[in-house]
Amino acid sequence: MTMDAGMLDERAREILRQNDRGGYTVPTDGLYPYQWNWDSAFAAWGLAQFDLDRAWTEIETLLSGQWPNGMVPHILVHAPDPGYFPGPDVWGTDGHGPVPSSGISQPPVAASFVRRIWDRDRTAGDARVRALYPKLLSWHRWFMEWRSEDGAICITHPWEAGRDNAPDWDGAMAGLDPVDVGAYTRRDTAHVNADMRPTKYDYDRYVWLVQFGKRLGWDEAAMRAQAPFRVADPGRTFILLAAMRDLATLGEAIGEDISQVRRWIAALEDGAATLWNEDLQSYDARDIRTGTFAGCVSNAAFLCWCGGLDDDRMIGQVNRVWNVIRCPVPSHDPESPRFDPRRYWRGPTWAIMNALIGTGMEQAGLGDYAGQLRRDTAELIAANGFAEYFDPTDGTPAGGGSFTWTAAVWLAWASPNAGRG
Ligand code: 2M8
Repeated sequence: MTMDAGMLDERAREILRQNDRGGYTVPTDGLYPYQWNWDSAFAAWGLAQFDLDRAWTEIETLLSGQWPNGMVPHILVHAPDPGYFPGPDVWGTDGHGPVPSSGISQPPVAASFVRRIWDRDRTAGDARVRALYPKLLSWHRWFMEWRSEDGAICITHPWEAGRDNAPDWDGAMAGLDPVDVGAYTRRDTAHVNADMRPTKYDYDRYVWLVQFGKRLGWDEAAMRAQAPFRVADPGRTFILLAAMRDLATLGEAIGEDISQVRRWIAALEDGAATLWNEDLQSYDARDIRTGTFAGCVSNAAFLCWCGGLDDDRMIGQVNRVWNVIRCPVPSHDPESPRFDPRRYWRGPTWAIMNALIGTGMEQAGLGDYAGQLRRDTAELIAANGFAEYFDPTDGTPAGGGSFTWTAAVWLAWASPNAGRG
């Protein structure tokens, strides 16, 4: 591979600085003008490579938006911006949390990055980790109270998965009738090509689900009782499992009683087992209302190693998928008729998912696979820039440009100079 890694490192740092809005980082200028939950946690991982203090601040700002019930919103609106829809008025979350926000959460990667950031300098991070620990614990408790179905972690809106239009939700989305959704104006398609974004069919349902939550005053018990959309997501389950293990490590190191966290880990391991689809020979999403599997081999299934599961059954799927498109990992099975290489979470490859999959593989002793994935992700970014996502068939950059999490993953993991901690 011919690349000037030093120059790319500098460009990645520049992107993180440019997207810094003072205490928090936006995913990219224009398309996403607010603080997004898991984007910020990845940003902190990247920032930690050159500015540890700023990395801590990123996580602290994210947790400053935590609701009293423990939920950490997927979007925090520190400053209004007409360039994004839906804004806080549509969510109707006024008075629920300390910062205007959405009413749902996102994959809880934060505790895992807190552990890594702390490991870079435990003395400097001591007070900060002690202050963050109870907040992370209460967020994880919220997941176990409101999103767990026997330890399998569910989403109540596709945006909660972070994999918005993944085919994993097609069955559950088809069960929704977005009646009376009303007129609204999307902003995303003013920033990027509509072919790379979710369709109107998807958006009608996204907005309708927001209206549903708003109608119920974001009351978790009421939403659960009516649950028009509730799907167990392997991605969230494995990510929470990883985060819970990291929380246990943090808690133990600062002298906390971690017995409850241990019980949650055991529950999540049981829940993860229920997401194994024997017919598909893969982990798979399951619709809680109908009990049916989605029948999707998505990139989330490859997060089993990140979740700390010692499971070699997914190796067959990695070999099969890489045989069609060598790697990095596409968001949806390239042999499926639903695979769409440019449309967002229905085919493109994402640096963040590759980083989670790769670090998980490394942890599981699959070093050769992890190394391959890391080198191929690096090559993809070096050749095509710091895009939001990439067409896995030819590397074409797609979505937004100068993207925070792609830059962060470059600095922390993909770059030949990365410390990978
Ligand atoms: C995408 O999601 C937002 C809604 O949350 C959108 O499309 O408007 C997803 O890729 C999500 O995972 C990500 O956190 C967000 C910002 O990068 O964009």
